[in-house]
Amino acid sequence: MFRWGVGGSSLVLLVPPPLLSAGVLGSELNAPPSPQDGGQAPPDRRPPRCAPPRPRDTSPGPGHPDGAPGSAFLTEPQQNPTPRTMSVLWLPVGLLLSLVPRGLPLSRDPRGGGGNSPGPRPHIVFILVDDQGFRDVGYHGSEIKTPTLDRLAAQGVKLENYYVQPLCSPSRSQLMTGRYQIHTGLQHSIIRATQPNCLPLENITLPQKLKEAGYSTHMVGKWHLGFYKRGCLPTKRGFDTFFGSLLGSGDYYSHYKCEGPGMCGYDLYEGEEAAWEQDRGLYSTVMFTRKAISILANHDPRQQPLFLYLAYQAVHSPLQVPARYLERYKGIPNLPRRKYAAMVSCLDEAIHNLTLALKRYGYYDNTVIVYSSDNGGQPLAGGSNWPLRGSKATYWEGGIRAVGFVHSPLLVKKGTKCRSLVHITDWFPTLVTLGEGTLDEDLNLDGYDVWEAISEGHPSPRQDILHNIDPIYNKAKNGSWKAGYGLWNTAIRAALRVGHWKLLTGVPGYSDWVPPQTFSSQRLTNRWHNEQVRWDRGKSIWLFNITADPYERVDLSQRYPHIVKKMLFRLAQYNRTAVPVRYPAKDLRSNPQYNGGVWGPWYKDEQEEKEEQERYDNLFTNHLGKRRWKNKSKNRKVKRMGERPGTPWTVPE
Ligand SMILES: *[C@@H]1O[C@H](CO)[C@@H](O)[C@H](O)[C@H]1NC(C)=O
Ligand SMILES: *[C@@H]1O[C@H](CO)[C@@H](O)[C@H](O)[C@H]1NC(C)=O
Ligand SMILES: *[C@@H]1O[C@H](CO)[C@@H](O)[C@H](O)[C@H]1NC(C)=O
Ligand SMILES: *[C@@H]1O[C@H](CO)[C@@H](O)[C@H](O)[C@H]1NC(C)=O
Ligand SMILES: *[C@@H]1O[C@H](CO)[C@@H](O)[C@H](O)[C@H]1NC(C)=O
Ligand SMILES: *[C@@H]1O[C@H](CO)[C@@H](O)[C@H](O)[C@H]1NC(C)=O
Ligand SMILES: [Ca+2]
Repeated sequence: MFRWGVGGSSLVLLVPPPLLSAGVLGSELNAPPSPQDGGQAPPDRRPPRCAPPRPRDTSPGPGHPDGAPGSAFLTEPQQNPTPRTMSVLWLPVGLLLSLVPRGLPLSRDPRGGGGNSPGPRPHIVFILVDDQGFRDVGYHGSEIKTPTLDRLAAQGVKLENYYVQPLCSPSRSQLMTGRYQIHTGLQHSIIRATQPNCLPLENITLPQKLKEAGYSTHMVGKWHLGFYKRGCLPTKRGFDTFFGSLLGSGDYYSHYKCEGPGMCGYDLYEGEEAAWEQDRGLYSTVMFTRKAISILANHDPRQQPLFLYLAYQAVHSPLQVPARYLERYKGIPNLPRRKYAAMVSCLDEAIHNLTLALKRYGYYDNTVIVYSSDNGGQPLAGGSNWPLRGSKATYWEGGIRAVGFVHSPLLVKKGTKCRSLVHITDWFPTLVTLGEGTLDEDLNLDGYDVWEAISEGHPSPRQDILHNIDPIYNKAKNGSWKAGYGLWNTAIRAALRVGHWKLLTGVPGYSDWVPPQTFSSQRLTNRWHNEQVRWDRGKSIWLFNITADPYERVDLSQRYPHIVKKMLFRLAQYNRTAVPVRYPAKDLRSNPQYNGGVWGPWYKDEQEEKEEQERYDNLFTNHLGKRRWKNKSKNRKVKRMGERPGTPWTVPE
């Protein structure tokens, strides 16, 4: 049997000097072991769990307007969960997978009331932020001030081993379906404005499931999951209402988006029509927040549970922000960084306003707020992922390791950090289960219900993540089947995480470490990252122990070939379950000039639309038929099956 052990080797761990002095790491990433215990330490046998907080994590953000009186923000007394020995975690992961997900204790009250009679189902507010980097939140040691986010996170549960996808459409597709990109056909790049492509209508969405469970479902903000025909629009994919943009990343005030010369159009919608009358030159962060608040004001929280998906355009480029937010960042010399910081501050204020509205209109006590970035930061547009490697659009940690937290009075253990693996596909089963909806077997989810891991610090059922397999992306020049031991062609771009291990093949993308641009002297840090990049040339395979080396500095692929083989074998297994890539050619009919100056559906064939609609309706009715929250014990079971690779660690020697 495969043994997880170090075998007497020692890891060289280098910590960037600026971090040590800034004190960032010890608190927010797993503190790297000291060199003495690097290779010799016995394997950590504790199950991954949400660790109790360090005392300073629970203190509310300093000097915030709402800091003192916010009684609902009171932290609970710290609890010290008794560590449980769980040697099962050291079984082969394939076996583990077969044990844990189905065997989870499901008898909990999802509202965490500790045995109280079940109250009404919780309201769910999902806040997705565009391109916020790992370091772009106050509590990760940023120079950007985010008192609201810091406080909400400190009083909730910080997700400190939380992953998303490296780009907009991929992350959104996985949030909406609970499925990896290889299972929706969206493995490659993003859905471009001019492509006749969208999240396949066959794929059941999170709002569909919540609507089916009786929720009132609303979306405000950026869609970016395609719109070439009407059936693709948010209001056809499970949302009762939609206000926002189909593309995002347009002008923050005029809401125009250009996709190249002569390809410009208005991109603000109310339902399925352009919202011309809504356009009052309002900055989108303010506009979307107002809309979200008006949805809260016009709904009765006691009548029906509400799902609000608030997908901000911020803090993606273009770097635009009302002047008053810039003032506090005069000290940042780098102009893009200064503007970006101001945009984050405006966003922080927006979340503050939203939280006040949740209280004012009677939602707060029974609400689960999830906050998540959609991918890593773009250093060229002000973002920072330091000290993580790479940036947005790469498979390095800087592209996929995200800022995320859950805030809710319903959490059982508040003020904690969850160090269990959590992935963006997990929200689908987690939130549908919280909402007491059904998870039918035919959903074939890639996500896990992680509520107990987050709320109570139980071990997470998730032990691995397929970050992606992209068969279209540029091939690694030196990659080959031979380099992949005949199991995998290492020219192909792919990344897989299993426990501590992360394997990358192909071209992972821009591989530098980009130091924060506020540093006056960058000499030291530059030297560090230049040294490291050199050894990457010509490589097509990397193996990292991410727990020990979250910065991906020490490639272990030569040292642990047997691990590499097992992971390649696993990749090949995943690859066999992939559906064909959908990446159609540009369609010039998409040009807004043929559509009244608006980005919008351009497939006009009514028969085609009608057929699609019928297909969609049937699909939806079928699932409607299987409602609903009557039988909780049954509904709580997250059913998993099918395409997930079986026993990955049985590699033919
Ligand atoms: C999503 O839709 C695609 C295209 O129709 C299909 O191949 C795939 O099986 C669907 N996946 C899921 C998870 O529904
Ligand atoms: C927050 O609310 C205040 C008071 O209504 C308002 O002036 C401000 O513009 C709001 N901020 C955002 C970002 O929505
Ligand atoms: C992945 O699967 C496709 C389709 O079956 C196959 O053509 C390709 O060779 C596989 N890729 C690798 C690297 O195994
Ligand atoms: C390229 O791949 C070959 C075969 O796997 C290997 O021998 C060689 O060292 C690689 N070159 C570099 C620069 O890594
Ligand atoms: C990976 O890192 C973790 C945390 O430092 C350590 O417990 C584990 O033994 C390491 N695994 C190997 C094979 O080095
Ligand atoms: C609920 O599920 C349980 C176990 O599956 C079953 O025994 C019970 O009859 C179900 N109740 C209803 C109302 O369907
Ligand atoms: Ca993004």
